[in-house]
Amino acid sequence: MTNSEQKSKLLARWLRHRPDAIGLELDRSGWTDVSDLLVKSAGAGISITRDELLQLVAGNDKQRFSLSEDGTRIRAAQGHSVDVDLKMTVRTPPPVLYHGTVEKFIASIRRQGLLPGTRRDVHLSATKQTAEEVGARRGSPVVLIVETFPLLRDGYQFRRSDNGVWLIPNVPPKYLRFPNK
Ligand code: HQG
Repeated sequence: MTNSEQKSKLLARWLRHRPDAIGLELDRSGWTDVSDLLVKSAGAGISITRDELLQLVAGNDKQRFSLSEDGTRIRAAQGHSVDVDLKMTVRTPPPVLYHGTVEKFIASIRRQGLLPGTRRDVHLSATKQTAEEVGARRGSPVVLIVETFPLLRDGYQFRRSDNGVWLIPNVPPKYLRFPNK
């Protein structure tokens, strides 16, 4: 892993899961002050310059971080386990979304549907290819199809993160299509 990949992973960890690890405070919407982050990160022995941080944000492969318009604050675009309200607007999704997972979870997903685990929401992808990549993090990927109209009809709400991930609190099994085997 390169130095900047390591820093990017730490940034994701602090902004999503463990702000307390370096004494950082996130506001209700997940934002924290950039200067404060740089100072506290240096205090924890990880020095990141302001330019470096801007590069981590702009160059991140999945656009995991967002800067406020004036550039003074930063937050993770999604993936939090800490209790935040990102105030993402409810949006109408495309008719089909995808979820990438692996075979060992399938029996449980058939019973319980998709559950968010430690994150705040279940993550769905707009393309099959992205879902395959998400699943492939854990092994040979299995892609589930989520028909969104029945969920919308039944009152489920979808949100989309700044980096294009579709979020929903859970998806019961009846709304899922499993690959034929
Ligand atoms: C599975 C990465 C058993 C679910 C990616 C998944 C994504 C169940 C795992 C983002 C289940 C949770 C999120 C059930 C769901 N029984 N297993 N009832 N319901 N699961 O990492 O979707 O690099 O929390 O299929 O690109 O894999 O972090 O979610 O395998 O966008 O930016 O439980 O993380 O982005 O795993 O990935 P995760 P995910 P970042």
